Amino acid sequence: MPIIVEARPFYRLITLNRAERLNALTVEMADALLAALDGAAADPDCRAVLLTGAGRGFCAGQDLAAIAGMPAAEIGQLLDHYDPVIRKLRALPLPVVCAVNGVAAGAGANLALACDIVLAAQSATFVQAFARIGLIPDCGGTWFLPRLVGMARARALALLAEPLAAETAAEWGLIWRAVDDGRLMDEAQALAARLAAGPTVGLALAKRALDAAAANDLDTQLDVERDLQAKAAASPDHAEGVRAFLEKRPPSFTGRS
Ligand code: LHQ
Repeated sequence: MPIIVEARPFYRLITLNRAERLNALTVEMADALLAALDGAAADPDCRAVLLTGAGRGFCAGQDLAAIAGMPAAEIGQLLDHYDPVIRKLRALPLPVVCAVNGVAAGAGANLALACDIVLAAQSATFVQAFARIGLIPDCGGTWFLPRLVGMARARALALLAEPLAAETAAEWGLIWRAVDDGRLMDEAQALAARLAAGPTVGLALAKRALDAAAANDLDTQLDVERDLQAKAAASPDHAEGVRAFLEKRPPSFTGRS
């Protein structure tokens, strides 16, 4: 099984499962990942996703053994399987936490960056490894990198293909936090459970608004906020949040629309 999918209380834990290859990506793995994300979105009891890797690596990017000797056109076609996963992660109306347990290289690094909140073990590294094999950052790398860390750092990461330590990645704003190796999964699971107990509709709309902002001027973005805020304001969890505040108690969100 290229991935393991476990239903936890109100979130889905998805583990990349080719530990002996540092979870290098294959078409089968990407297709299974896409199906698991669709499954999470279709389950009303699933309100968040947590993605991680088995073994000592998170994901070493494309399985290079699988593309050795492949013509350029076929390599391009591989992205027909990977890009839908990246698009799905951004479009998923659920928060996605990524627990980067070890090296995240090439498409594996950008798979992590496509998630909403990225935690990484202190010992993990992020490598835009593409330049080492004459490729360009794909799976959204050229879009995520400059937006997260600015163009100067994005250029150096892409052109030098050097490993970036988790702590520096957090300092630069590439990821949310670096945590002690032994604490990674506890912290990531607590975060996924916390998000799963949140106002799911509002969280999904916040994710949409932030992504839309990347391409908009302020005027346009204010319109986006107005439209999406109207939807958030109509959600039962908004009413519950306000009631709970006035009654001085913690809110009990259902995530229903
Ligand atoms: C691997 C891999 C791997 C196969 C480690 N494949 N076996 C491109 C083309 C087409 C469409 C889609 O998108 C892409 C985008 C890409 O992702 S291109 C970038 C592909 N990835 C890389 O270039 C990274 C290659 N791997 C590495 O540079 C190193 O393995 C890293 C830095 C990730 C980890 O280094 P180490 O911790 O020293 O581990 P290792 O190199 O010893 O790897 C452990 C095993 O995993 C080893 O196998 P072995 O049989 O010797 O134990 C590696 O061959 C295997 N492995 N990555 N991508």
